[in-house]
Amino acid sequence: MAAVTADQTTQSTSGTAKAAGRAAGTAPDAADAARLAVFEAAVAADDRIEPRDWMPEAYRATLVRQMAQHAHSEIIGMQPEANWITRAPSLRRKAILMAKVQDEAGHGLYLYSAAETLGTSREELLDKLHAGRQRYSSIFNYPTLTWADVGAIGWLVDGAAITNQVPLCRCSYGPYARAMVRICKEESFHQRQGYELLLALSRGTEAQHAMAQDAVDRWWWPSLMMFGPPDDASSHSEQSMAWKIKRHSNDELRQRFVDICVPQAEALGLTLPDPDLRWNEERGQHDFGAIDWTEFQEVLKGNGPCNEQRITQRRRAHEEGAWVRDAAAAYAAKHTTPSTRTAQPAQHVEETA
Ligand code: FAQ
Repeated sequence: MAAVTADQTTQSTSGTAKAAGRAAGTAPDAADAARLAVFEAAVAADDRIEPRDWMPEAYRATLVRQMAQHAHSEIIGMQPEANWITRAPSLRRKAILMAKVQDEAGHGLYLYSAAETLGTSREELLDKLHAGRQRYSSIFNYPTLTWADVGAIGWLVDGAAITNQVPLCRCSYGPYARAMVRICKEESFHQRQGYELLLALSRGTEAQHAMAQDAVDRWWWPSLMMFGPPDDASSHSEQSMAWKIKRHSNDELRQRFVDICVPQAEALGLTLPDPDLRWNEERGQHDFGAIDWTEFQEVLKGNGPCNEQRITQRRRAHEEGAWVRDAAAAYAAKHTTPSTRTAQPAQHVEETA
C-alpha cells in the first residue's frame, strides 16, 4: 500500500480527523500542526486511527515494529509445537494440535495483513525477519522436549499471550485492534486445550505427573519473560502507552498473569518453580522471585537454546514455499487479465437476462 498522503487525510474515518483534513492544506507548518492536533485528539478520545488517517511517522514505525514482531512470533511459534504432531499420543490429540498450529499460521496472516495497511509489505517484513533485522518472541527459542511441553505451551505461553493481547483489542490502531479480537478468541481455546492436556497428565501415572511438572518447571520463567523487560528498562512502553498502542505496562501484565496462574496451578496439582511465590495481603497480589534478565538478553541476542534452529527452519520453509507463491501469483495474474475482466460481466448479463 502506498504511503498515506496529505490528501488522504480528508478521507479519515473519524469526524475530528475530517475537520482537520479540511483545515490542512494552507501553510505546510500549520497543516502539520493541525494534523498532529487531530491525531492527538482522536487518541485522547479513544477514537480509532485508521489506515488513511494521518499519523506521525514514529507512531507508524512503532506499530510496524510491534505488529511485525507479533506476526513473526505467530509463525515461528508454529515450530516448537509442530515438532510433536507426528508423535501425538492419540488421534484426538493429533487433530487438536494440528488445528492449533494451523490457527497460529492464520494469526500470522491476519497480522501481516494488518501491518500492510501501514504501507509495508509482507515480503519486506519476512525479508527483515530472515535477515535478523526484526524480532520474534523470546519464548520460541526454547525446545519442546516432551509431550507435556505441548500442554505447558498451551497453558502458559498462550495464557501469557492472552493476558498481553486482550488489552490490544483496544489498541488505538483500528486494523491491529480488530485482528486481535479474533486472535484472542482462538488463543483462549488454545489455552484451555493446554490446561486440559496438563490436567490429564497430572492425574495420570506417576511418570506422567512428573513429565507435566518438569514441563511447567522449564516453561514458567521464559513465559514471564514474554511480557518484555521490566518497566524501568522498557524503552518503548512510555510512548506506546501515550499513543494507546499498549494499555498496560509490561510489569502490570506480568503481575496479572502470575495472579491468574497460581490458583490454576493448584487446581492442576502442579507447583510453580518459584520458592519466593506467595500471596501479599497488603498488595492484594502475589510476590514472586527475581527473573533472570541476563538469560532474556542472551536469547534476544540470538544465544537462546534454539535461535539458530528456528531461523534456519524458517528460511528453509520460505525457500521451499517459493513455488506456491509463484503459482498463486501466476493464478492471480491469469484471472485479472483484461480479457477475463471483460468476459465476466458479459457472462453475468447472459445468465441474468
Ligand atoms: N521477545 O520497550 P519494550 C504468541 C524487545 S504471540 C523478544 O518493552 P515493547 C502466540 C522489544 O521488541 C507472542 N523481544 O518493547 C502463540 C524491544 O526491542 P527493540 C508475541 C522482546 O514493544 C502462542 C526491546 O525488547 N506477542 O505467543 C520481548 O513496548 C503459542 C524493549 O522492550 C506479541 O508480540 C520478547 N518477549 O513491549 C503462537 C504481542 N519483549 O525495539 C504460537 C505484541 C520485548 O529495542 C504458539 N507485542 N522485546 O529492538 C507487545 O505487546 C510488545 O511488543 C511487548 C514488548 C510487550 C512484547
